[in-house]
Amino acid sequence: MPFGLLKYGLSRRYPEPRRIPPTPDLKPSYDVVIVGGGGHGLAAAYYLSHVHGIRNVAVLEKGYLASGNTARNTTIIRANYLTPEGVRFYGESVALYKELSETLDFNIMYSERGHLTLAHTDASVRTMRWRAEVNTHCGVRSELIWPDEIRRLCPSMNLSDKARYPVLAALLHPPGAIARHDAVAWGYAIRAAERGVEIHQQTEVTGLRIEGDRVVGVETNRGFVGAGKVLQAVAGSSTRLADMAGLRLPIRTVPLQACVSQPLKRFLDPIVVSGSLHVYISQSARGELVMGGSTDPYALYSSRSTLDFKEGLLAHMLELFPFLAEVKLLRQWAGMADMTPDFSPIMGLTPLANYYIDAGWGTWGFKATPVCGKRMAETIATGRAPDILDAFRLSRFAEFQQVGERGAAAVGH
Ligand code: FAD
Ligand code: PYC
Repeated sequence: MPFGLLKYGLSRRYPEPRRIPPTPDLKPSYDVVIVGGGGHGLAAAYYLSHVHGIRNVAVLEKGYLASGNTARNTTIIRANYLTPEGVRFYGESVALYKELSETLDFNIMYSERGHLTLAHTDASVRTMRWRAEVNTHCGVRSELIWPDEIRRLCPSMNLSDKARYPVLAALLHPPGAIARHDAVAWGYAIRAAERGVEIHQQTEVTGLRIEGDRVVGVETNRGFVGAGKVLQAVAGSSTRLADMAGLRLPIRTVPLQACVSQPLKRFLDPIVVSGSLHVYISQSARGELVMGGSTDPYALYSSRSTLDFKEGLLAHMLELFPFLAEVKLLRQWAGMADMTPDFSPIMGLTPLANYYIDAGWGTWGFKATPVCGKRMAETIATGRAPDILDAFRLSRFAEFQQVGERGAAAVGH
């Protein structure tokens, strides 16, 4: 047992230091108020305080830190998207993730596994080839591989040509990775708090006070707080908050479920995704199989679990890994996914002069936590969205300039 644990466990004289200071009273106002204490809001607070020297910042979180989708996601990190805009954006995030444990001096348990997207039809072989070409063009490693190579990387997969949907090929993306989701949020939170950022949990934003084309502050369950600038980073509640700002977002909110199995001896190195079978799977450092499939087929604000999801997912999973038949599930849960029409996020400026948006993260936002934090902080600090965010501006829908990423979604829809 580590000495520190024994020392703190046995003695009242050595209380473990609180790495995030206890919540102070709210100040009358802050230079920047960030609504949402998930990975994105905390990362933005970190980059504001560390890169831009903006420390008079409050993160307001209605529940506890990272209790939203940051706590519920399956932590797949990759950059093998379909559009050049998407590949460059997520590519920057993967690069930041690789260094994040060192940047934060906090172990996020980043584990590069390789990511395999299976193709079961000629049409999906074509899409995988297309993605490989775009990825390579943008400097991201991806290639099309065939069953012999898939068998070498994943010997336990059923590659029989007698399967209902035989595996024809796969897109191999070697940088595909997983990480510890709460460590990402806590790492950003601890380092931001060290620079003076205040993190207020149990503090719900219930309204925005707007004068002319500016937000002057936020109403909360603890009273009014003035704000020089406001960032909304509330994932599954994006339309609710945007509504308070008088903004209409092209977003539909649907539940996304996932589950984990009992721990097993390590047998699965890569992350495996099959769009045709509506399944994805990875094996965590603890040996648990982390699995998911499709979003629920109806709009709903709910994080309940359903038997229907579990039955459908596991039936399909057994087509790929029949030997898992007797394995027990440990947990099942859900989060709320804010789906945009083009399966890309909405980031940057809004019609309100000092109100910034980070939304539309659907089923794909954990992997974007570092780039989003860094680039949204830059947008807030300079009042100008950097080029890398331009394609994701809110106005793109009115301009018919969508960034279509449906073909690169790991989750079925
Ligand atoms: P959150 O972590 O949800 O943070 C938003 C916070 O805002 C919440 O804590 C919430 O309590 C708070 N909030 C809301 N309203 C208010 C208010 N009015 N006042 C104050 N606080 C408020 N993405 C990937 O890249 N890879 C994956 O493998 C992946 N798997 C997923 C699996 C599942 C089951 C789900 C549900 C999602 C998955 N995602 C994945 C998507 C990913 O989880 C999200 O896009 C990402 O976590 C969004 O981060 P965030 O910080 O924006 O949101
Ligand atoms: O975006 O890679 C992804 C993903 C996998 C599962 C949910 N989202």
